[in-house]
Amino acid sequence: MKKNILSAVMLGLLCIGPLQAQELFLNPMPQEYAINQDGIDIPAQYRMLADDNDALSPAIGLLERVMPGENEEASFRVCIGIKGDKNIKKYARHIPAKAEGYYLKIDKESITIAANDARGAYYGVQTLAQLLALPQLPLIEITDYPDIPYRGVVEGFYGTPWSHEARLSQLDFYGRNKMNTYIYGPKDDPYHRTPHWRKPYPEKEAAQLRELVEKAKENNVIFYWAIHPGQDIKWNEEDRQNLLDKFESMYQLGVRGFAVFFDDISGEGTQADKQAELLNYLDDYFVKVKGDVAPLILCPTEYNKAWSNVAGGYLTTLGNKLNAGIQIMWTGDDVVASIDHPTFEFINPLIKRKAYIWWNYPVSDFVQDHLLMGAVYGNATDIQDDAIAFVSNPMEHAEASKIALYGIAAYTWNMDDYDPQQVWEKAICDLMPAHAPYLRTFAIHNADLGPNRYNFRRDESENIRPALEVLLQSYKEGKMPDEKTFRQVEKECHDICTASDRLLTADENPMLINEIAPWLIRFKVLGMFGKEVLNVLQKQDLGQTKEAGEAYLQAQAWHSYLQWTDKLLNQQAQQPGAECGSKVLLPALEALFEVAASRQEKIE
Ligand code: LOG
Repeated sequence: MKKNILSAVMLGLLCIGPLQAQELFLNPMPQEYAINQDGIDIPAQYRMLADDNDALSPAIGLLERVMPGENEEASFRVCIGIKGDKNIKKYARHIPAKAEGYYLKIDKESITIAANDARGAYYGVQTLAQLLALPQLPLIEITDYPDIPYRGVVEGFYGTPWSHEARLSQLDFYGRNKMNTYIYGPKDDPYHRTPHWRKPYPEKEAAQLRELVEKAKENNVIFYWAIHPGQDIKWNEEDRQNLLDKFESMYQLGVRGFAVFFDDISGEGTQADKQAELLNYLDDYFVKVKGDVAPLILCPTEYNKAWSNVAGGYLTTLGNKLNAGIQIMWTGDDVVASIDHPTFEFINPLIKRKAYIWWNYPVSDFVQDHLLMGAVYGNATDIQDDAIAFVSNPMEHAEASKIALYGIAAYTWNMDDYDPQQVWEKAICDLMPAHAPYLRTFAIHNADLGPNRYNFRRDESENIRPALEVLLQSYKEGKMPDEKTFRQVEKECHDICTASDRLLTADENPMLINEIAPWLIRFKVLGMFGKEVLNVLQKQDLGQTKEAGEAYLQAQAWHSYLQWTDKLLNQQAQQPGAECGSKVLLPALEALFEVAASRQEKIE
């Protein structure tokens, strides 16, 4: 469908210069680009050329922030416009005929951004902003657009809703990474769900929501506000009016996108025909009347294949009855599942439209003792034409979720070029540039969910798994370990301790450190335990009985620390405790500890 074209024709030379095309990394990666070997210094001053077009103002606002030095007298030009603008007329044929598409060209005299629409112009500037962070501005030509129309986040988990501060930071992050959707629907906001969905927000919360809407607008993100009325809704005129009134009060706060969630309910509220009638009513008498509101979104009661009963007709009823413009959410084959083409072969014909993917990753509300900070992988890269939207339900830890969200931004924009591992590495640098190696070590061992009811598991500790297996095998067979393997595991334990120390005392991203602090403490203890277990084994190997005995006592102590951290950290959670390395590392270290214990018994 698309390729990164190294077009020698377009820009003259192939890239063999200091900035090789292969080295260019942007998040998300553009669909097509051609890069010249030369770069230019970032112009200190430039003349801005733009039509008087209101739709351009978010893009121009951003441009002025990321590139100061506008001056009417300057010779370097920055020319920006939307299809139809006089200013970019001669570039019209370069603009991709895709929503949110843009064409960006940097040459020695000028920068041109010619976009298909307002958001495209804004994304052109976001791309420029990333290029401006390079040592030199590359001479480049980019043609870009997203694979999936709506991309972003549904704050839809159980547990502590994100703080206002966290949400503000998220919205900037979505803007930077070209995600256009944020759906507000935390289960534990009482004004979103039963009991208070009928009531307007108190003053303080209303003011904060207004501020979020503004922040979203600044970042070209559609702020959707979701209501969850299903547990106690009455299918009568009064509740219909209650809903309309609540929507109106949210509209007054600036909200221009709405969703109605009917997930995880029982009883009256679950009826498909009643849900469809209500949604059509809201569509006809609110969305269409206002004229400036995004298409309505419904989260159905049967929102995944495992929980749906096709013969019962629920989904078919929605498909037949719901107005064509209303979008329907779907989590896949299960509540938590990887998404692929067969996912849509099942659901799209039933709902008679392209499904709106609500991806339940990295949400951790059913495994709250785990942090999910690994790479985003497992979804198919051939679903560009199957989905209307793809949004992620994150962890209650907003900053820690950004590793996954960075990957989801990359995947949903340009699937063909999505490289899970590379994007994961870059996400870590983005989150904590000055502490990336430490955060990397931490994230490698904090990725899996542990056993869970959806059997959704993630790779974890893959960097050290082979060495751990070899080491354990040789000790079990009573052989001396291979020195290199032993040192490798020892170094990993050492790195784990250092990573915990450096992160816990870091003067960078305090919000993240605050979220992961219980796990950092656990991680340190795990590293200390590992180091001491290896110490026991080594002393035993050397026949140093006394030292082995002392080390063994110390390893026992660290093991008790581990047990205490489980009893003391993160206790307010549904699944209390703070697990680290629970898939590979901890089991391996415990198995080595057992070997050490049985050898110790024989010595003493
Ligand atoms: C909820 C969601 C929750 C998620 C994971 C949907 C549509 N609804 O089982 O709020 O965060 O699963 O636990 C859900 O996914 N119910």
